[in-house]
Amino acid sequence: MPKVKNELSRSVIEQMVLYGWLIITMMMIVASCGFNNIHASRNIPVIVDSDLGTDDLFAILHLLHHDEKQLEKTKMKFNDEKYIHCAGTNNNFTISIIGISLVTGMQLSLETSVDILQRLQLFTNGFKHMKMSMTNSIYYTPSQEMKLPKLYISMDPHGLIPSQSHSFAEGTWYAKWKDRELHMADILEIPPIANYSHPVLLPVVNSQEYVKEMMHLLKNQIDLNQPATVLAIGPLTNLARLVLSNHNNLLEKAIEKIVIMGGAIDMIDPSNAINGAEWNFFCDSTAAEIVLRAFSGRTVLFDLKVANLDAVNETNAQDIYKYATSFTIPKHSLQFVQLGLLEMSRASLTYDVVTSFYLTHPHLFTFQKICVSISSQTPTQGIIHEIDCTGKEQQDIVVNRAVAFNKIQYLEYLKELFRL
Ligand SMILES: *[C@@H]1O[C@H](CO)[C@@H](O)[C@H](O)[C@H]1NC(C)=O
Ligand SMILES: *[C@@H]1O[C@H](CO)[C@@H](O)[C@H](O)[C@H]1NC(C)=O
Ligand SMILES: *[C@@H]1O[C@H](CO)[C@@H](O)[C@H](O)[C@H]1NC(C)=O
Ligand SMILES: [Ca+2]
Repeated sequence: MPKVKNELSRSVIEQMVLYGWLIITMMMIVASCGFNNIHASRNIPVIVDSDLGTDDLFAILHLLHHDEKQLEKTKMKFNDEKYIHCAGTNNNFTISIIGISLVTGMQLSLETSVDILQRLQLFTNGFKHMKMSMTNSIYYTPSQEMKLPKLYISMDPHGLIPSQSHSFAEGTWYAKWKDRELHMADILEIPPIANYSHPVLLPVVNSQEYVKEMMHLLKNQIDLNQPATVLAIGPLTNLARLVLSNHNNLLEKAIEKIVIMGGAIDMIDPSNAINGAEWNFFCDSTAAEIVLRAFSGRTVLFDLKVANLDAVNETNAQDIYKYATSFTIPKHSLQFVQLGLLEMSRASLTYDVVTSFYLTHPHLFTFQKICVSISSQTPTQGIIHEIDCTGKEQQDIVVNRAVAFNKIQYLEYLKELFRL
């Protein structure tokens, strides 16, 4: 008996010594990264809500890219199998996509959206990150692989009120893009899922489970004390559904802010000849109103003033293309897919991509806090105006609107995404 006890306690002591050594080594590495930087370091959990057009896909690649770059720049080999993440000086945060919800819009078929994202996942291995949050710093270990983000399918291919919703397919311009959207993965030369043996795919939450599962994810963020940022780059149907079923005011605590691409405030949008509203808001104006109201004061709005086609004009696109093709881009890289998207259209680098840069490079933009009203009535559905709400901000919709951005810097950052 005493012998067994002795052995037991010895193994406990051995473990303590081992862990103690590990902790000391880790602390030394952390210290060598710079104490201040570690404290500034933060992980931003992001939920992307998307209709998966080419610009949506580029925006997602951009977020994956940011994380990959952060990891490469700062990871240190530790004990051959462990990595410590130290904060960089410029980009003192990482971004993790914790979920992607899908809605119809630019992409009319949700099955196609799922297929494209899973093929992208297998092709680039882009969603497979290893991380574990450790107080203020981030600590990577291969044994603690982060769970793959889930893909959440919208409840209904129509908007919140089907009889009042619209579809991108109503745009006369859409016919030209329909085929491209439908066969996006093939055009990008991303192999089909059938070409992989035993693939581990991004899990899919079916439409009946959308609200329940998304609320579950959000509740988990509250428990982790890491409220999520939502990047909403399609019609706002999904988010409106969450608002309508917001038990215990979960969304207030679980969502820090919502970054929306949508609307055309007091401006004419030549791309929507139907009524002049921007398409994301036009397709489901009821949802847009519900979401803007529910997230009043916590919305960062990128309307067509900044997130427009001319963010990258023809000359800019050619310039970026020339730069991108000066490298030998290997298949299976994020850059390979990015280049394919740029070859499809310069629009792939505008709208939602400009909006996604708010998450990685917020200093590019100038904002104005304004009050707005939005119509959900035919024939003005989706049209949004600035209104004067001095003294009664409580009752009105307050948004932080992007009114200007540093285009030259933006183009430079875009170019950087293509550098290998
Ligand atoms: C990163 O550091 C800057 C100051 O250098 C600070 O203003 C910013 O809030 C930090 N960001 C995060 C996410 O910690
Ligand atoms: C997928 O596999 C098929 C059959 O092996 C092959 O012909 C095809 O080229 C592959 N596609 C891609 C994009 O790799
Ligand atoms: C595109 O924008 C650049 C500035 O970024 C400008 O110099 C150029 O003339 C513009 N080209 C076109 C075709 O509008
Ligand atoms: Ca979109």
